[in-house]
Amino acid sequence: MNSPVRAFRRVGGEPFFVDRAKGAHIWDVDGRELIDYVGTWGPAILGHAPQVVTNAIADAARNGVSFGIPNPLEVEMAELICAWMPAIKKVRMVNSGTEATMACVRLARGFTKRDKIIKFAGCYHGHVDSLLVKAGSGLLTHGHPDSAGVPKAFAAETIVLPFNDIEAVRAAFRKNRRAIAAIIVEPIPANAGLFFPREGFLEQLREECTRNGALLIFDEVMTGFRVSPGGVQGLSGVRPDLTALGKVIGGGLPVGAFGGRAEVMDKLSPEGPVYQAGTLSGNPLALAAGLAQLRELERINGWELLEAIGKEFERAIVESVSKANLTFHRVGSMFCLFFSSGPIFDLDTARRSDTARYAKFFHTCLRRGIYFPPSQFETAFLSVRHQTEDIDATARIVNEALA
Ligand code: KE4
Repeated sequence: MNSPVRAFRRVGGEPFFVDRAKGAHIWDVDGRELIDYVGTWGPAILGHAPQVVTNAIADAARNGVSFGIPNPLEVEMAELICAWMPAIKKVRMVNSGTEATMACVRLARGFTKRDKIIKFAGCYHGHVDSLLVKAGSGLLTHGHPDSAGVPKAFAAETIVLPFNDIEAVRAAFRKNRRAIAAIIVEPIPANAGLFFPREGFLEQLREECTRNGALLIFDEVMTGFRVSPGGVQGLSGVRPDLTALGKVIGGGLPVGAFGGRAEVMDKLSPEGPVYQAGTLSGNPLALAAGLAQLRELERINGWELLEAIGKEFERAIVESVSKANLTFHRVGSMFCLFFSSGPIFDLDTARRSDTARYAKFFHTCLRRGIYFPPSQFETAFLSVRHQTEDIDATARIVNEALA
């Protein structure tokens, strides 16, 4: 079990083992076919094993699978990311979303020469020690470890606030004057189920960071190139100082990236004093896969297609969802069905969901060939390969399950 969420602990029962995947479908080792709404947690935006990606990997592999030497693919990927996300002037490739957010935090601390970081309850930024932290007793002071093995001293530098609460952010800046290096945020949180920033909240975070000399870090590992070619920053127009990326940009292979303002990125070794490194960073196979995926998305205008598929899916279940008095959140091809009447706008309101009913719903759907995320507190994903017959079959099963 190489990642905890796969163990089905939140929904009970035994996880299945996958044999192969293609398009919107997966087959388990018992030959059972499932319509997949997890999409390997985000990367499979073109569906599983898209021809353009598998061909790109095969072609690249013939020229070498790893160099540890600068190669043109790294420049192409950096140019594409900078073109699609104009707030990013310089990019560094890494091998996971966790590495990307960890590097953003270290870089923000190195650039500002401050130690404290603000994060929001319910946002997940990978398994970085200093971000595996839950709100402390005194909300505005230091956090407490949210995992064994994280020293109190690490957690003490992290302030955990309620999402969508700009007054708490202002109070934290007042209480920790000139000590806060950055705010790191999922601009659309998708790791406690999916919920949204209030109107103006992201703009207010931008103002507070600028006013207080702190950096704004957008963790777009999930939303980057998924909700739009420019991620949430493309939709909202709010420009972070640093952005963490992953998932979609690797085409399914291990890739993360981070980037942002040139004067901040120039602090990175070898030019600057902030160290960060990686044997496999800029790996040619992973970049070939990522470039193929992103270029194909652009060629087919995948985001328009994903919005149409998302709308079709929502229309097909909206009636039974409202009859059951549940809350359905969707942005493009990302969605979450909360077993709660709502409203849901932060971790506390998300936690009111009936996780036992979600578990029952999950297994009812799984038995009938539909694989939703094995936790109420995750987000589901559509791909460009979810056809009308997949949506119709899913809606029939969802509507019966909810009834
Ligand atoms: P990775 O280190 O898992 O590549 O990325 C960490 C990460 C960072 N930031 C955001 C917004 C993320 O969603 C993630 C990882 N997402 C989880 C899904 N909730 C990955 C699934 C898993 O942990 O197995």
